[in-house]
Amino acid sequence: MTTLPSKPAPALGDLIDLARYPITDRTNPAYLALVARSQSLLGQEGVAIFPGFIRDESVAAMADQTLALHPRMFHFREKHTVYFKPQEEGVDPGHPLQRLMETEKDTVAYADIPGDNLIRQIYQSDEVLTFIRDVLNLETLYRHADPLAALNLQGFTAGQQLGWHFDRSDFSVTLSLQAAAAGGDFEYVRMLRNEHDDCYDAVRQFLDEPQTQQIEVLPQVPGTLTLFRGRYSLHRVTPVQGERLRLNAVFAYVDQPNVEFSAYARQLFYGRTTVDPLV
Ligand SMILES: O=C(O)CCC(=O)C(=O)O
Ligand SMILES: [Fe+2]
Repeated sequence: MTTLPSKPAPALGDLIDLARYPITDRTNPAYLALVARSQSLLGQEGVAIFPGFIRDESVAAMADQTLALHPRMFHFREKHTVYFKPQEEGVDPGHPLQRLMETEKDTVAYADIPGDNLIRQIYQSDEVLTFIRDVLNLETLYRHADPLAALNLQGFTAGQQLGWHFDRSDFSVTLSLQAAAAGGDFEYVRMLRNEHDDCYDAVRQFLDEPQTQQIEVLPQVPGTLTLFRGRYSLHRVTPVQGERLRLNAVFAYVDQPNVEFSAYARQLFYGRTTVDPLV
């Protein structure tokens, strides 16, 4: 048997537009200005986006690699309240703790992403990790240690969506790989609740009459990296329309080392509790 020489991994500069995002040189004034601008956007708007972070040719290759995994993706479907808290008895049907949102998407767990997939190189890059830490203005930031949850690829087929929700984490990091023909937009309403108050009346009012609030829309543009603070800003992904899948990657970071998912969370999100592949 002959062994084919494996293709060397591309340099970071072949994947990331380092001229626009000089993340390999943290003393570069352009880097410092980028971080300062992004920190203030994240503070004011709750979101910082980096269009063209990944070069076009690389993002097309990442989308192809993700599509190739689609037949093996875990089909996730759940009905949930916007808070991800269980439905509460004894409150009227219009209460946000009674109303169920629908989420349906297809997911690839980290352990199932082949070693040569380019997306791994982005997630495993210390420069990318440090850049995100700088924008979040944190002392420490770690990749998630869970072998399933650390890095996920997501596919949304026609009709699939993420229902309105508040995140359970302070921030999320996503990379758009492919946009749907229509739908699949990221929509959010800023600060609809806060640290001290779940703001049931305001959330109820919004769910009854969404047009009464300002909904911000982020259309999905492949190659865009997005940092979003979703704990207090209600958000969703609108239902995808058409045959082309909405594809993205979700990078999980935490402020503690060695964080893993519970068996319950693994079963819910990946349909299994161990890294052994689904049969
Ligand atoms: O897929 C996206 O763009 C957003 C994902 C999101 O809101 C979440 O995973 O909580
Ligand atoms: Fe979210």
